[in-house]
Amino acid sequence: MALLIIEKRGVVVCLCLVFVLFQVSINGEVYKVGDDAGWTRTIIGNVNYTDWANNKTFQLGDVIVFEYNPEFHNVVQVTPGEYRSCEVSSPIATYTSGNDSIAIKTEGHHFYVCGVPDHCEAGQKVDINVLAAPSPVAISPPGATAPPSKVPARPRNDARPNNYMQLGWVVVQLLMLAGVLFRI
Ligand SMILES: [Cu+2]
Repeated sequence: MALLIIEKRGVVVCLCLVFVLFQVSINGEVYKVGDDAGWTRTIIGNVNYTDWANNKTFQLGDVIVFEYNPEFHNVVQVTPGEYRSCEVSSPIATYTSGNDSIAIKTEGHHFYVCGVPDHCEAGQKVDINVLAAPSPVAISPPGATAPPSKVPARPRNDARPNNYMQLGWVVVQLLMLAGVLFRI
């Protein structure tokens, strides 16, 4: 009986560990484009969006926030060619709220410009280059010798509302796993 309790405690510890690892892996960073300057004309905000993006390491699950006055600016996702030429004819997506949160769901380059005439030409454009996704965390059956996890050491402290659903799903999965293990 005592052995069983110790075993159960071990399983609980394992589940907690798995939960923590999941939490680390699914909480994306939130990046406000231009930091304090926000999304504006480069001459007004004194901001270089190329430099701003080059100093970041974007990953899948990160959220890019464009904050701006919608009377003067907008956000248009464009093709690489349109990004270079600043001639926007077939936008991939257009955002106009003034506080647009865009979750990054695909790897590679994501090009955004301001669609107001002359703003892109003046440098109000940004290339969000998203690196390949980190390896997913594998759940090993309790008792099996698990290889060291490949969760990135990068701290991810900002739990944002858009992650709460994912967290909820993880909790449900863990509870189901616990149900199986404990034969509830
Ligand atoms: Cu603009």
